[in-house]
Amino acid sequence: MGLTKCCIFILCFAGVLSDCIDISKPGESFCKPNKLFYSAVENKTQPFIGIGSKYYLINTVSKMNWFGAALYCRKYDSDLAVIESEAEMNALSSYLTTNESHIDKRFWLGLTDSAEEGKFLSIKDGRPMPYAKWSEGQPTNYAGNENCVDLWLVNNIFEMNDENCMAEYYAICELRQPKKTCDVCELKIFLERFMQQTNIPYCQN
Ligand SMILES: [Ca+2]
Repeated sequence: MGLTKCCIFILCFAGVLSDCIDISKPGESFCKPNKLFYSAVENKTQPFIGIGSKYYLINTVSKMNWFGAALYCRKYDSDLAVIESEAEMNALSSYLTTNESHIDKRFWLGLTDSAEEGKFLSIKDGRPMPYAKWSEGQPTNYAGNENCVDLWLVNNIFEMNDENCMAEYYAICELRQPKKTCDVCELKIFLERFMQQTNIPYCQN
């Protein structure tokens, strides 16, 4: 009986653990992305490109105001990009500056201070802007009417600027990252709790 339970336990865990894979930097593991993630990535008409630790959809076909850009991203189960670290900023800037079709463009990010002047929030989660790389002198809130954040090229590096939300630029969408506890990992947690509560021993006959 004990052996049977042990075998079930091992089989469950074997399945669970195989779904937790490392798709980014060493030390950062993500559970296997869900089907939505794959369908978005594999949709050839809307390719999400892996840059650094994230997947981005960089639209260079149609300019949109900030609101249009935000809605555009939502169509593809993503949000306007919010850069969360210097590493992400450098990776994205490096990608954009080495691509001739991107270097002359400006791109909307998912950040706005429309709710409260000077308090830039993320459209993804409503939290304060996690990382900023403002161009020198920015944000200016020029004419009292610059409430959305874009990326522009300054001295061959992409930096942040506040801009009129109705200006028309391109969208950079960021694929939503799978939760670190996806369904199968939740199963693992459930099994662990079940084993604890029922006092089923680990691999004891
Ligand atoms: Ca500005």
